Amino acid sequence: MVDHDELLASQRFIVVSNRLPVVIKSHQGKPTISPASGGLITALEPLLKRNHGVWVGWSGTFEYSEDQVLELSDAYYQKVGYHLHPVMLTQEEVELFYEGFSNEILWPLFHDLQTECHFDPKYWDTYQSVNQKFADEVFPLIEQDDFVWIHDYHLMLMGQCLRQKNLFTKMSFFLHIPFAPLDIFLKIPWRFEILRGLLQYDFIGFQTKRDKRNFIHCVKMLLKDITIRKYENHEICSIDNREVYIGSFPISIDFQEFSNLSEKKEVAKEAKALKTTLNDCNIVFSVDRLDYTKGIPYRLDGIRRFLEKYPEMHGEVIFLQVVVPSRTHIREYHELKVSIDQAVSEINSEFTTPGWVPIHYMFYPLSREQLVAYYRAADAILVTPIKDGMNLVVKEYVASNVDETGVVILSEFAGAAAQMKEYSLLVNPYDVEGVADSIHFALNLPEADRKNLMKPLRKLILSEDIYHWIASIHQATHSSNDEDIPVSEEYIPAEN
Ligand code: GDG
Repeated sequence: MVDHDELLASQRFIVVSNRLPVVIKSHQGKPTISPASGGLITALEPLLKRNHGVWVGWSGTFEYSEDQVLELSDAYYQKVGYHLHPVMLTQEEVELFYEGFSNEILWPLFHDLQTECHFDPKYWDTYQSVNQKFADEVFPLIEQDDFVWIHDYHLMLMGQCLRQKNLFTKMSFFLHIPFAPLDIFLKIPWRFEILRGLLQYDFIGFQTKRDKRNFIHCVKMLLKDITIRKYENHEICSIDNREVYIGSFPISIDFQEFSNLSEKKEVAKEAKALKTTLNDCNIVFSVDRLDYTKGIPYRLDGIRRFLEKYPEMHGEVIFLQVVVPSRTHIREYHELKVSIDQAVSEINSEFTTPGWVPIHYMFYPLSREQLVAYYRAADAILVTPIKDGMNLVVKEYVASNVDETGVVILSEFAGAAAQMKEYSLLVNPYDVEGVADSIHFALNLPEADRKNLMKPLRKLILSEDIYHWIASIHQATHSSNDEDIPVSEEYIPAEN
């Protein structure tokens, strides 16, 4: 029997993602390097440090030469105790591989938005060559006992490139975004190549059972030489005398970090000040990166309907909407921004009264402390993506809700819905009437009922935090005994 904790502590981690976990930029004419933020980075860092692991990815800059980036990476290693291995990409590669294939084909398609896709054959050529480039960089770094962990849709073919080099070390892959259902997946001209490429990994992790089921269905329907056996909620694909383990593992956050930050005196003070500035109105909070998958225009329709339908709530509630600027140089994103600006302005001009503006809209990011203060002050969070791999915002809200009186209103199409369904108000983001009614219901829920929802929700997210997620994936990759592998839940709406 393998001792997974011991193995987790002793193995060297080689993590590969599109971007390195740092920000490289110029400060007073000199290149500087600083840590990027994110739950995955926080959670992986201790494991990377423990055995001088390596994080491989694109540096995110064209400003500096390879030598300069390597120098910065070395200095960073002295500070943090794990290696950065930069992959240098040209501007053309970033345009075709990252902006093109990854973000104009895979991102929209895997979020069911095939009409947003641009199937340019040039994108595919560069997607393949950049995956090969990553594999060429990573291969010489790998030793037999390493834990090799490749992340996300940008690198679905990298495993195949490594396999062709006769790599024997196990390779684990995790997809952070949803996997498309068969009908939609079929639209990709390179569908067979992508499926076969993915099956070269030894382990493939999805966020939810929904995504895993979509993948298995595509494999079953499209690849006739693969046999699939099921064990409880997991699948094992047999291909060329190899076995590929397929599982679902909902990503999470460092619960304790958010909870502790929220308890801090300064954060509590900022949350209180926010509430006072807003005349002690109920606060319904939303925070999203500017992206068409986050469902912001539909959400605004729901808010408008709520204001029409429940005039007695005017002056009692304020919707705080933060949108973090992203990719505004791309036409679709610019148009989305314009449509949000317009809808907010129309709603506010229709419903504002002296001293009360229903939607407070901010188009800039908040600092981590501010974000947690907003989470803490909010009486409800309104998270309505039209499709989302998981959605970490909703989990961060729960962790920050130390008063345990907040209510979660969550899209049933967010991966997080499967885990949080029992203690949240689930909505169909396209159902404007349903969203309006859920906001009304949340704001009128007695405190005791809100606590009855939030308390178990906090317990759940604490017990299934990011550390649990990493350990589960590590265990699944190495498990020879299927019974060891944890199981995740699925959400399917029921008819009333
Ligand atoms: C992909 C998948 C999956 C947001 N605004 C501010 C801010 N944020 C931070 C949040 C959160 C993160 O950004 C957003 O995470 P999400 O999970 O919601 O979304 P994606 O970026 O689309 O991530 C997603 C995720 O991968 C992980 O697997 O859950 O489904 O699409 O951490 O806190 N942070 C600060 N200020 C802001 O204004 N400081």
